[in-house]
Amino acid sequence: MKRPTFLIAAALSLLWGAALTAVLYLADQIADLSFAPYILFDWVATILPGDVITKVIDTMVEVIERGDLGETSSTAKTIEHISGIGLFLGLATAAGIGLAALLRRRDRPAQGAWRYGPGLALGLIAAVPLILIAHDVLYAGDTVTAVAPEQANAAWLIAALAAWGAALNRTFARLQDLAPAADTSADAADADRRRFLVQVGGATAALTVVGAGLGRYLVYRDDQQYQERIKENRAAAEDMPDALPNADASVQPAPGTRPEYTPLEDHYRIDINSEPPIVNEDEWRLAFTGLVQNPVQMTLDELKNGYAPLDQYVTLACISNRIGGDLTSTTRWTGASLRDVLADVGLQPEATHLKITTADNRFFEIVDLELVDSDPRIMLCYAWDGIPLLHKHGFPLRIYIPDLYGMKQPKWITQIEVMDHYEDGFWVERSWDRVAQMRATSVVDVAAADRTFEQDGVTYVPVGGIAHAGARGISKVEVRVDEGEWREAQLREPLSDTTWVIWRYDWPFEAGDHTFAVRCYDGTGEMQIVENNPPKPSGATGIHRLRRNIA
Ligand SMILES: Nc1nc2c(c(=O)[nH]1)N[C@H]1C(S)=C(S)[C@@H](COP(=O)(O)O)O[C@H]1N2
Ligand SMILES: [Mo]
Repeated sequence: MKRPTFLIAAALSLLWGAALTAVLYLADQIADLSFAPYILFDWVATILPGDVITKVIDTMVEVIERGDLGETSSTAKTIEHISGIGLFLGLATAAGIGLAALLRRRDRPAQGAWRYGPGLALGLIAAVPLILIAHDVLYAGDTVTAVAPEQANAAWLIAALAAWGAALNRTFARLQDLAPAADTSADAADADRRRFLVQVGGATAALTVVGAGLGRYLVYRDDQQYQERIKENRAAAEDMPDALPNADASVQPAPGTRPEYTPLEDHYRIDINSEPPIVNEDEWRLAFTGLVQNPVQMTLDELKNGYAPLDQYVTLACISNRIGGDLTSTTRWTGASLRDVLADVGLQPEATHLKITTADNRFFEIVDLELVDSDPRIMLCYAWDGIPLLHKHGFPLRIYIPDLYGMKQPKWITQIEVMDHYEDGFWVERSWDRVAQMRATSVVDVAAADRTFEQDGVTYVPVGGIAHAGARGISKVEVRVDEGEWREAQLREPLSDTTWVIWRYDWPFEAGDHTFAVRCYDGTGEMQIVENNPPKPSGATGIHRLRRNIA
C-alpha cells in the first residue's frame, strides 16, 4: 500500500476498533457481557512467565512511586485497564490494516459478497479466541458470579465482532468505489472521498462517545448504589465498637503518621483479575470436598450463625510491597475459626492439607492442616470493619492466616478441598516464597518539622511511623538521624498482637537537611533484615529512610 492509503486504512481501523471497544464496554455494564480488553489482558497476564509479570509489576510500581501517581494499588488497576484497552485496540487496528491490504490486493472494485464477506469472516475468526479466553478467565470454575450465561456471552461476541468486521469491510469497499476513475476529475473524486471519510469518522466517533459515555455513567450509578449499600450496612451493623481497643494508649502518634486504623475505602487491594468477581450470595455455597467425613455445602448464614464470631484487628501486607510502600493496611476482621468449622465437617485420617479455590477461577492456595490445628485465630472471614466484605476485598468469604503475606490468603473462597499432600499455590507456582511469612519492616512516615514543641528549653521534632512483624509483635524500634547513634523510639500500644505498631521519636531540633532512618526488632528480639532485598521472592527487606529539610 502507498503511504497515504496505509495511513487512511490504519486510521479507519483504529476508529472502528474504538467503536467496537466502546460498544463492548457498554454491553458489559448493561448485561454483564465480558469486556474483551480486560479478559484479554487477564489472560495474557497468566500465560506470561512469572518472571516477566514480576518485572512488569515491579516497573509499574516503581513508576507509580517515582512519579508520585497516587495510591499504588488503585493506580496499578487503572494502568492495567488502560493496557488492556490499548492491547485490544492495537490488535483490532492491525486486523483492520490486514483486511484493507487483502482487499487492495484483489485490485478490482469490491462487488457483491466482497463488500462485506472477508470482514465478516475476519470478525467470526477473531471471536473464537475471545470466546475461549472468556471461558478460561470467567467460566472455567463454578460460576457464582455476576456474568452473563456463557452461551449468551459467546453469541454476543460473535455478533459484535461480525458486525465490526463487516462494517470495516464496507468502509474499505466504499472507499475503493470513490477512488478517482479515468473519466472523472480528480478534484471531484477527492471531495467525495473526503466527505465519506468525515461521515465514517462521525459515525464511529458517535458510537465511541455514546458507548463509553453511557457505560461510564452506568459504572458511576452502580458505584453510587454500592456506596449507599455500604452506608446502610454500616448503619445496621450491631457490633461496632465505640472505641478502638488501644484508646487509652499513652503514646500518641507523631502528627502526620498514617492512620492506625485504615479507613475501609483506603485499604490497599491486589488481585489477579482486572475486575473483581461479583459473587451472588444466593447461589454461593462453601463446598467442603475431598478427604472429609461430611461433604457439606455451607451457606453464608450457616457460617455466620453457626460459630461464635471472632473479631481480630489485622494488618495485611502484600509480598510485593516495597520498603515504605503503601500495599499494607489495617482493619477489623470478623469470621469463624477454621478449626471449629473443620471439626464439624470432619476430616479423614490421611488429611494433611487444604486446597482453597476461589471465584476468580485461577487463584488458589494450599494451607497446612498442622498450622490450622495449632492456631485458632485462622478464620473464614466474612466481615471487614463490621460490615460484609466489599466485593473487591473478597465477598462473601476470605481466609485469615496470621503472620503470612496476602498472597497466601485467598479472597472469594468457593471450595475447600481436603487433601493428603502439599501442592504449590498460584504465586508459589510463579516462584514466590512457599511459606511467605511476613518480614519485619519499619517505616518513617513523618518528621513533623511544622509541629515542633518545647520541653525544658529544648525544641523537639516529632518523628514517627510504623513497624510490623506479622504476628510476632514488635519489641523495639530504633531511629538514627544522619550519621548519629541509633536511639530507641517510644512504642504505642498496638490494636492487637498482629497489627503494626506505631512508634514515635521526639528529636531535638537542628536546622538543615536531615535523613531519618528506622529499624525494628520483632517480639523475639530479632532485628529486621537491614540488607536491601527486592520483594521477590520472599518480601522486601532494608532500612527505610526519610530525607527532610528541617527549618
Ligand atoms: N482469589 C484471590 N485471592 C487473593 C488474591 C487474588 O488475586 N485472588 N490476591 C492475594 C494477594 S496477592 C493479596 S496481597 C491479598 C490482598 O487482599 P486485599 O485486596 O483485600 O487487600 O489478597 C490475596 N487473595
Ligand atoms: Mo499480594
